[in-house]
Amino acid sequence: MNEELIQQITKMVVEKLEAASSSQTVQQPTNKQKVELFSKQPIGHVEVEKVKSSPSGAVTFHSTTEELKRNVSTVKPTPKTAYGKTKSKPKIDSEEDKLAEYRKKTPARIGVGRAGSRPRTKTWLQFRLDHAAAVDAVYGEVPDNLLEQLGLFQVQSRVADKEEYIRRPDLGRKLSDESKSLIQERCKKSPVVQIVASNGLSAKAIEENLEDVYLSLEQSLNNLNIEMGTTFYVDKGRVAVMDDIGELLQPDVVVMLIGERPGLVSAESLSAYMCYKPRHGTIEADRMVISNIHKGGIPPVEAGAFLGTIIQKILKYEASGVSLVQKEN
Ligand code: B12
Repeated sequence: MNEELIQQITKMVVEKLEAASSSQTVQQPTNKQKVELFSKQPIGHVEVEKVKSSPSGAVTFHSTTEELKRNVSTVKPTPKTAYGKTKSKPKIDSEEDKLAEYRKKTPARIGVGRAGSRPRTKTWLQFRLDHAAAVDAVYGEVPDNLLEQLGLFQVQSRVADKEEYIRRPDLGRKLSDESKSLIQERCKKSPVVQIVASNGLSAKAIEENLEDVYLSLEQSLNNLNIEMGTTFYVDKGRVAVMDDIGELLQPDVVVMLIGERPGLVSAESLSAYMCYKPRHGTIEADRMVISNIHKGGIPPVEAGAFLGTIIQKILKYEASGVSLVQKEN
């Protein structure tokens, strides 16, 4: 995305969030200003289908296109139970409305219909495609030119390859010795905020979202006068590698932009994990996360700006995660 545009959007979001927090005692966005965590539209390949009653009285689903091909007006079976008894007619209209409502609320594969006892071909192929995208996201690589473009240098966790990364999460939580030296050599010590990126479980998430999230977060921190350290990239890292980084650089806050485990709805979703003074022995409850950052979830540019305001809050309360919630209350 155009850098100037990112700056403008970030500025607008930060101003909006600041205006909201200055009119409140607690620095939290109001419901109105809160970033929408759920898309109002169905995400992915959800197809709205017509509902009609089956001869057994059970509800079955057919696609609108298929419906046109059938001469439904001549076939009007009396709804029956599984034992053949006549059943009262289900309220089709309200069932249909309800199903349409449910579909709008979730990208999950609900009401996708069936062909006999099996999934329909289209549903099955879509599933195979989404599954393949998930596998590709885990095993894929982040393009080197993206890191160069953002001026990020690269370090490694203690993991040797992707197979080991999957089997040994503990090794992904530690930096290799060479990486530790490189970080010490190249990074600013004791910054207020240390940003780190990692492919984690989805290289695609980094490829699709890192640039927008990072540039807008950088802009947001600048607007809030919060100092940033030297951002770098950890290949095959896990969230808790931030503890090693915290020990080495002693930042106040670490923000880790990392690829999420891909699901069958999105394979390119990014998370931002944050922690106040992460060090060896930090407990999971002191970390926090903004997940679901991608074009069908929280838009990356908005997420970057939003993260800036959360970091501001972490610094104000000198706490993150459950400790932050406790201090705020
Ligand atoms: C896998 C997973 C888990 C696993 C993590 C096990 C593991 N070692 O990997 C388990 C089942 C333990 C888990 C537990 C929880 N999870 Co969880 N989890 C996920 C999932 C599906 C993928 C996370 C991922 O890919 N991380 C990236 C990889 C590279 O990280 P990692 O280093 O391998 O693993 C670390 C993170 O996964 C992290 N983590 C996992 N969940 C959570 C939740 C929070 C709040 C935090 C701070 C950290 C965290 O803990 C792992 C160990 O350090 C996400 C969904 C998503 N779309 O992201 C939900 C998700 C992150 N989890 C969520 C929640 C709510 C929780 C729990 C609070 C549930 C509960 N009530 O107990 C706990 C908290 C655990 C914690 N660490 O504090 C929510 C967070 C919502 C939010 N925005 O705050 C998500 C987004 C699911 C959702 N849509 O609701 N989780």
